[in-house]
Amino acid sequence: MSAATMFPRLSPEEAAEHIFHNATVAFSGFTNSGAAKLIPKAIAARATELHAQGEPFKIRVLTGASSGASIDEPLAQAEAMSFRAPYQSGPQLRKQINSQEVEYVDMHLSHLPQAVLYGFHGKIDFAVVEATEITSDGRVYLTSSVGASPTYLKYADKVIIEINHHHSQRLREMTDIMIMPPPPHRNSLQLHEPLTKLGYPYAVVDPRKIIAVIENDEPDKVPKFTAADARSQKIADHVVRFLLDEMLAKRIPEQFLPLQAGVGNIANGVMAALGQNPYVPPFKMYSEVYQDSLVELMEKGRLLGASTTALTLTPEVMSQIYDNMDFFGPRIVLRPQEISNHPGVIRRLGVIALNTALEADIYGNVNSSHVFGTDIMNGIGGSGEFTRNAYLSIFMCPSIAKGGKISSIVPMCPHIDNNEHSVQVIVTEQGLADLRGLGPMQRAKAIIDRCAHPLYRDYLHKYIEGSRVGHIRHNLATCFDMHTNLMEQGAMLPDLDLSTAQNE
Ligand code: 0RQ
Repeated sequence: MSAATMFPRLSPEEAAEHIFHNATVAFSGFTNSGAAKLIPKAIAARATELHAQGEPFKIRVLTGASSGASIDEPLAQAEAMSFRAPYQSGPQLRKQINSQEVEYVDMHLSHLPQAVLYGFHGKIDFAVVEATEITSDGRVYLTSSVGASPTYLKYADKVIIEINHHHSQRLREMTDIMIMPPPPHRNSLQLHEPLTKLGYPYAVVDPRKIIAVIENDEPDKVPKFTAADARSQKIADHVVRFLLDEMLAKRIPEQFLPLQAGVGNIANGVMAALGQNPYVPPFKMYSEVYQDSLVELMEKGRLLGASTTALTLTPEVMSQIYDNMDFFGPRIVLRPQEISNHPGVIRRLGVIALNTALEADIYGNVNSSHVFGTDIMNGIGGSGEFTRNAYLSIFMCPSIAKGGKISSIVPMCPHIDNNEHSVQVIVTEQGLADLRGLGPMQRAKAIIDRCAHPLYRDYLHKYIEGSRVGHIRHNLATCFDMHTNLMEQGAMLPDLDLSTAQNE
């Protein structure tokens, strides 16, 4: 029997009336893809109304990952959130986290479903999940992301479904859902190839928990990427050359290895460059996001298949997929984030991980999430589970930011998301430092000479010369001077002449 008729049909406003102050609400959405869209706005409006009447109203919010424009921004603007996990990237929410109005748990994304199962985040009062269809027996066909929705549907007390008619019903052809049983009863995942399917095309919910079904036809609010600038292009060129050299040295097999790429313009640029290079064989991806640049690569036969948890595609590119499901359906697998980011599978498949840093220190520790070690940018996201378990773990960033006032290579990172034991390669537009097999002093030399901007190299070498000798050299009195200068004087080395900063 078709769905929606047997479940309560409410308006978003009526459905939002159910949500109470301090409720924990778990929304679908991994990036803006597959994010619940109408209920977050209705909750935000309810919060604004209650606040105007002097009533307290804030909720605790879980999602798959960031879901800025759809969930985080409306709720943050209404000051309707007290808690957020596991990843975010919204400017308004970021401000509230950094001013301690919102408590934020920045966590590895594959850990989230298990954390929910064991109640690390308390009871899930409501799940709000976007779907293309719900059946009377509780099969929920998800939309453009899977994320943590299967777990939320299973463990939430009450469930609201947003049926979104914009999405293709045929997304189910890509979807492969399973929920891992609790330890110690976990069999090994029989996933030996990025496109292997293990589960079902739908998530499951107890129909008795559904308190509302609402209807919608809004596309995902995925913003356009800007074209790769000259610096991203140089970074991409270094990465491609390195991977080709690895193939020549037979450290990457002829059929290549599956790639993971983080979100953002640099990753998008690198994927495009890899796809265009005739010496890189057609490859597959085992990643958490599938972005615009990959569609063309797939159409040209350069990308043979992709495993992901989200189709992070602009509406125009998403239409290309929906118009051509016969082609794309068999080439993409949409999985729960517990599987797309599963450490064991990443290790088994020999994934090459490409992620972005805010800054790296001279020994190879990487900060991707906290400016000055205090202010959150976005979060660790999936970068940790891929980096730690990859066959090759590569971090990329421009060598300078803010016109040269910031160096991305620093003596010591004030916050570390991925450490020297996991990070193997660092790349900036200046060059690439291959850290494999190098001791700390060799690493420092490689990173400073190949990756740091020339304006900062002398300072970094002198820092080492003035440091205490040990296995790793550091001067605990001065290691954060560059950050302190930036905070207090607006530049890491205020006396530098930055007029040549962008030319090198
Ligand atoms: O500031 O916004 O004021 O211009 O930081 O920098 O160069 O535009 O970089 O958008 O690619 O993001 C690491 C944040 C990079 C992202 C990070 C300033 C710079 C600019 C942004 P403005 P860019 P990007 C898959 C895997 C962690 C999660 C992850 C990220 C702004 O890639 O969140 O990898 N990664 N997940 O000027 C202070 C520095 C800076 C700096 C740059 N050293 N200090 N500010 N900036 N370097 C995704 C998922 O898990 C879903």
